[in-house]
Amino acid sequence: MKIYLDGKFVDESEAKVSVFDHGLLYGDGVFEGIRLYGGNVFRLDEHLERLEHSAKALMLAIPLNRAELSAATCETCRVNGLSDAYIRLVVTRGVGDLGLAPWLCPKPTLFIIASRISLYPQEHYDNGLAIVTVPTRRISPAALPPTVKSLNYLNNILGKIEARQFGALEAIMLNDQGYVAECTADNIFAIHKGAIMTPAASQGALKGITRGAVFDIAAELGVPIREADMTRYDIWCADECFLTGTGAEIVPVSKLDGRLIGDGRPGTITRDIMKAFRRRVLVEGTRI
Ligand code: PXG
Repeated sequence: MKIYLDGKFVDESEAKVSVFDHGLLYGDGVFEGIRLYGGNVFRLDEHLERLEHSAKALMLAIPLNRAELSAATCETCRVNGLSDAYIRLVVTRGVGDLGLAPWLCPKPTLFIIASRISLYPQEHYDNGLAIVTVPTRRISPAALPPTVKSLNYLNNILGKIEARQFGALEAIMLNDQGYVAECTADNIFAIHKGAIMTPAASQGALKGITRGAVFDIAAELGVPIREADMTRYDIWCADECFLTGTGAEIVPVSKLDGRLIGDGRPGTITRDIMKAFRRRVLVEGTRI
């Protein structure tokens, strides 16, 4: 596998960053997870815009402009002969000394990995996924805006560890007010009487690219969709529930905290959205 690292393609065995890189020392950096479907990179421009916004929030200067980032991403897929892949684009603060000071890191590190993806096991797409609510709260926007897709994932990792302890693959994280924010690596949606609701970014949700695609699909299908303040009650008592993420795509939820959602089977609106999403990923996107 060839990795794009600071302007060059290097073999994965040579793709190394320094122990003095602040991405490693402090989690000082940003990233994107992107998908390549049948030779098309899904919503590449939106991913790059989110990367730029994340970097701007951290006052981190990305070494490449949008067109150059786009070209490097596509080239990484091409040199590895991939037509379906998971792409990880990472920009770190770069090498510095052992102090926090980002201004002492002269050159950001940029690397792009294009590799295989492992989704949830197929049975969960067919039958739904049982999720739980974990005690760890989503980081407050007052501490670090959750809209920044940074290399600091410890908050979500604690949530993921707790989910596993409860025997679940994914979990709801509440915000510090007790409202539903999102899952550890996925956005969440509930459907009541034919209308879809999802937490707003202001409640601690990442502005997911897949989430954005669901808004477009709902408009196409004529299904009402809105952002709302949601408690767990809104999910326990929903007719349908599903999660979205670049890795997960769209996965139906069958149970939350031991309570069946609806009749416990993936609902019709969820299945329609899953089908529409499958169609879109093959036709939308940037040809590599
Ligand atoms: N919330 C969080 C906290 C995320 O990390 C999403 C929502 C969904 O956003 P997108 O833009 O992907 O629809 C994410 C995305 C991984 C992995 O390796 C995680 C994500 C994406 C891709 C891979 O676990 N998280």
